Amino acid sequence: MKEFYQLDVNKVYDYVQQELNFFDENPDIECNEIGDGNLNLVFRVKDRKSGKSVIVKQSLPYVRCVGEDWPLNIDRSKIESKLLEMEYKLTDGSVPEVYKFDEVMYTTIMEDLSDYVIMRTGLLSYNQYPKFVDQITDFIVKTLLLTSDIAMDHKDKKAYVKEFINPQLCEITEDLVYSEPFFDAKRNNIADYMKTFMEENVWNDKSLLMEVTKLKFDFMNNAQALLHGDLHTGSIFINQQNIKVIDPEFAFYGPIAYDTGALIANLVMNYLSTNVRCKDEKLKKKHMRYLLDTIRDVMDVFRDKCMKIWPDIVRDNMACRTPDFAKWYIDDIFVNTAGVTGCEMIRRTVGLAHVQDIDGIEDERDRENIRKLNVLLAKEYIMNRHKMLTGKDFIDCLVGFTSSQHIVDFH
Ligand code: SR1
Ligand code: MG
Repeated sequence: MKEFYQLDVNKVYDYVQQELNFFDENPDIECNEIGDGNLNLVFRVKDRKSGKSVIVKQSLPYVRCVGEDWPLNIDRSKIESKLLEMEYKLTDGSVPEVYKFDEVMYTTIMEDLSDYVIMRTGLLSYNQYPKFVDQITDFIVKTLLLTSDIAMDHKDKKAYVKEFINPQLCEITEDLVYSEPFFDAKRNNIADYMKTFMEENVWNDKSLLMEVTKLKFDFMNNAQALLHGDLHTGSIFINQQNIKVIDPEFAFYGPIAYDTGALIANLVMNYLSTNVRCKDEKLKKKHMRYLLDTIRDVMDVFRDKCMKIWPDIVRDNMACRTPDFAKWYIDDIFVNTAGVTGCEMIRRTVGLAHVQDIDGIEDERDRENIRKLNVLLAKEYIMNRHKMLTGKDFIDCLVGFTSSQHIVDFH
């Protein structure tokens, strides 16, 4: 009988052949471990002769970036492969195609994306993706609005809520995004100089903590749509033609704003990072302008597409009789997107899991300044979220706040 074992570069080719008989005879095989995520093992297996390749992702029974001391249910890979299959159909292939999910090995064998780059990496090299706004707004409208009570039969939707229940991964988000960065928690990954700063500006700010608690309860209780659950720029493969959204292992029924907020926060952090990293003034200006336009347009195009599709998809027997409801529903997503944006920015600065945009700032003084600026800007997004009703509001907050602080050196 087949049993679980941990794959490595020496075993993964045989495993793929045994499961799928994917490669031609006498191949010239190259296997690499390419995963740098926090949770799983990811391999690329390629036949240099035919050019054929696959990705093999295996869940481990513990958190990869921490080790065996943090056990984690490997069933998450079932949720991930199920969602990928669903989203592949819903979005006309904006996620990788799954060739096989193996319930014993907890592996997903899927389409290789070697002609794509991780969007975070592309943005850190100041690349621009003119089709991204249209592509990602299509993705979020289709995967989120179409899985909500707006468009689905309510009993079918509840069956999905049950099917995609994901308590362990949700707990990670509840702890790492909405809790631990807001007190002096053991698991925080925090530079010494940030401790007093956090005490003064976050940990003792009772009104901020109150708003973050409201957002946390929205995350835990608002089963609005079938989320990706970790939609940052590291979860998007991109090139000039297409996007492929990967890694939906945090999927569950939650607030739409959790996906949109994660995305906006990571674009905002790239903006802050570009401002200090890019030494070519012309390129810096161009890239920062591109990021502002992207943030604004993601929000506005998302709203436009929701409003456009609404009359055709609305099924709820009250929502379809209440013409103003669509605007109210989308306004609420905007407000909470701003709140999530702030929480994601803070957790990526002082919480367990950071981002390259900030940690990769080479100059120590710049890095410290950006960390502090990021936290203060995040507070603006959280505390002023009820005013964020257009894409322009999101970028005005960013530009207004950073230009007032550019001159401040926190040393
Ligand atoms: C222990 S998991 C840490 C983070 O990595 C994932 O990508 C999620 O963002 C999670 O919060
Ligand atoms: Mg991930």
